[in-house]
Amino acid sequence: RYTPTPEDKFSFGLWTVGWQGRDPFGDATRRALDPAESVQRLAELGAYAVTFHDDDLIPFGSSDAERESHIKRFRQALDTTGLVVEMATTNLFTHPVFKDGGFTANDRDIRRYALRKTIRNIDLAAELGAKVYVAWGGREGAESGAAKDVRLALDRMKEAFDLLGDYVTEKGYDLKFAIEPKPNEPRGDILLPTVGHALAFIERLDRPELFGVNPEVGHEQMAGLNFPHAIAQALWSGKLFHIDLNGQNGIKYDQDLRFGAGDLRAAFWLVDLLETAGWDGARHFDFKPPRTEDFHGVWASAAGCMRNYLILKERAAAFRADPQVQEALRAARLDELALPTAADGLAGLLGDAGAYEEFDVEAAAARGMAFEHLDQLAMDHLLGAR
Ligand code: GLT
Ligand code: MN
Ligand code: MN
Ligand code: MN
Repeated sequence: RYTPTPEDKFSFGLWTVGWQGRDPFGDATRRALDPAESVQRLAELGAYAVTFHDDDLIPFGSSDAERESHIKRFRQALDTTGLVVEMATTNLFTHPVFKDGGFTANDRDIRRYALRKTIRNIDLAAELGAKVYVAWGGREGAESGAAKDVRLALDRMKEAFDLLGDYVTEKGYDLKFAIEPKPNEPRGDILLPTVGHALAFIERLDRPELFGVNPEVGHEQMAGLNFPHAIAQALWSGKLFHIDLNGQNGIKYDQDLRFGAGDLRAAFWLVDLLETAGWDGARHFDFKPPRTEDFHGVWASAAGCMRNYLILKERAAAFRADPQVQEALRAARLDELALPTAADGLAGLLGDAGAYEEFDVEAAAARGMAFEHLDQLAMDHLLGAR
């Protein structure tokens, strides 16, 4: 029970379990992990895939020969364990050269370098079989007003993504891009701060069909937003290309807790949504095992992400299958929400006296929505009380 298998499609960034615990106030508390070791341990825990930044796999500044040997070791680990690479991404935030951003740095030569670094890793991503390429622009932003002309920065951001879209198209790669929003941290304010901003931006690109979003639980919650609602809109738009699962307690610094920690009710509704919507992409965890932990804690934290997902999946399915819940959903008129408002068309609507002239506004206003009973049933299922 709750034992993950590759069919569950759990995926982990190499940088998650590999996080050494460096934060703005303290040094690393753990040694660096060899990517091959992470692949091995994650496979033993029941994961199906790993994801990486160029620099997670090939330390920044490696020679071509070193680069090849790192890739070879990683490939061997994938081959022996059966783990796959489902997504890859670029580190455009650690090196000081990116202090003012990559694609939107004011320095033109830095923008060109950022694009070349990205393109180099796109080749590797395609070679390793990744289907999604994530772009998290954590350094694309500002701390002060005049420092960034946001309209020009968005022009440069569009230019970068248009070039990347041209590149994968010319190469014939089966690779789509997923833009990851975040409101702030490390920049004071980051461009494309929420899922909604990213969705609107994508429609301005030359090849919008190649671009979707990679929402992260904690990032929307840092902005005080409802994460399942953001995911629902991304799904509705056909733009949920990838997802970063983790935990966050409200509006504060990016906590990156293991999935299920933090806002548990949001996690329950998220799993309910992904499972009922038939999400068939990876369940990708982007968390940081707290720096209090040794390696036992790291693997316990990774296992906890998957276990919590499976528990919530079971709880959500029990909720949906419960006859009392189905009755409560009808009482709350969810079935009615599924009906078109005017299947009779505009003429039908305008000619319907019952819709207006004879409509009993007071009676309609007096009807309770019965949401509290429905929500308590969800709570009971979540808490294992039903
Ligand atoms: C970084 C960031 C994450 C992004 C990763 C992709 S790296 O740790 O905090 O949210 O998903 O670049
Ligand atoms: Mn985060
Ligand atoms: Mn993070
Ligand atoms: Mn993330």
